[in-house]
Amino acid sequence: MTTFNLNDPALEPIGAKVLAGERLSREDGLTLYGSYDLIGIGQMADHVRRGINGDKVHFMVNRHINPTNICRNRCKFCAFARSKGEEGAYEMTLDTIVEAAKEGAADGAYEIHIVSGLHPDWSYEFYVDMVRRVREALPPHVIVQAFTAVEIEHMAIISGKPTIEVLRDLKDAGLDALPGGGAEIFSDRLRAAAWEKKTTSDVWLRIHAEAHSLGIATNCTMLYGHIETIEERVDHMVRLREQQDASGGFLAFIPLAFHPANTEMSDLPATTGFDDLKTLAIGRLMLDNIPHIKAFWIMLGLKVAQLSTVFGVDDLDGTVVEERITHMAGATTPEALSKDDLIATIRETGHTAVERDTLYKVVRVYDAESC
Ligand code: V47
Repeated sequence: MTTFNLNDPALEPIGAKVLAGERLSREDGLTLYGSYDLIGIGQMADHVRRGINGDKVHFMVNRHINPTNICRNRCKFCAFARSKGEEGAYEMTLDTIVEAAKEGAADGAYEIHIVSGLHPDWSYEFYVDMVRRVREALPPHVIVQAFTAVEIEHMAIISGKPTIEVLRDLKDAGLDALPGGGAEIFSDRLRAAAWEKKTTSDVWLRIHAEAHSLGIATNCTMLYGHIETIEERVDHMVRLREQQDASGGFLAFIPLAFHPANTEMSDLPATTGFDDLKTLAIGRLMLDNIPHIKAFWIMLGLKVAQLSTVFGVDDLDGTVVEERITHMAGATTPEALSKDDLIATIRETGHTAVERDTLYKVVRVYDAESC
């Protein structure tokens, strides 16, 4: 029989629940965050991960494209955004976006991931055309994962259409999935303090529910390590879990480690490896209804991301190729990692490396015999 070797007695009742497959409460989440028994928390998260994903750790060959950093929201945690005309502002043409997507597909990508600022002049038709033209340029197996809920709300505002109609138009144009960005932390207090113009929690969740109702799979994120409290982190996870119970279309939860450099919150320290691993593990334990926990190695660094595979994580994301949002905020990781490096990183942990597409369809299993 499995038992956990827990050093913190406060974790014993949680261990019993985990073994019984019982859902953890908000209070359990707070107890986990209050504990320093990282190894104990990791054991429990690993148990849950193995129950859901066996010994598989996923990765994907993908290509990120950020068509513009011009943004009307200017959140305090963001180093990527610029105002129109400001030094460093850029915008890509549709032709350049399509070329980057084609280049990604030619390099073996199974996903084109598109996220932008909220450009004040781009029309609704421009966004729909972007999806249509990217879709037409790609082979059918390459998935178009584009636009956070924040961008979907922006498109609804500029078109005068309800968000569900926007999602329908984008789906008709070839959109397959939404990324999980823009959720930050579901808290009115934090929104007022650091991202006052951004989509509210209710609207973010509603847009994801609408996407799920249309058969568009989505991810969800949590931006942690800035001015949020532990209670706000746990409440965020509980709201995501409730949403998943109701609409069921989240594929992966991705905790995003705040990078302070060049932001209006640059006096804050970066997250620690201890907090990163704890947050990923608690995410695995609290979000019992979301199949995958993703460590975005670009934000965590490859070493912490590799360790996270024994702390509840079953996905290291991808080859990425070009990443601006975190690198403008001081990330020192490379912008890209080769497929071979990702496979080696996973295999070194004793797990089976599984190449996947956005919807977690298996592309290839790299077990002991292969490569
Ligand atoms: O929405 C912005 C966050 C997100 C900073 O769904 C920052 O598969 C850290 O959502 N420090 C964009 N984070 C990235 C994102 C994402 C990444 C990888 C995979 C997926 C997926 C989604 O990055 C933003 C915001 O929450 N962010 N600034 C910063 N300074």
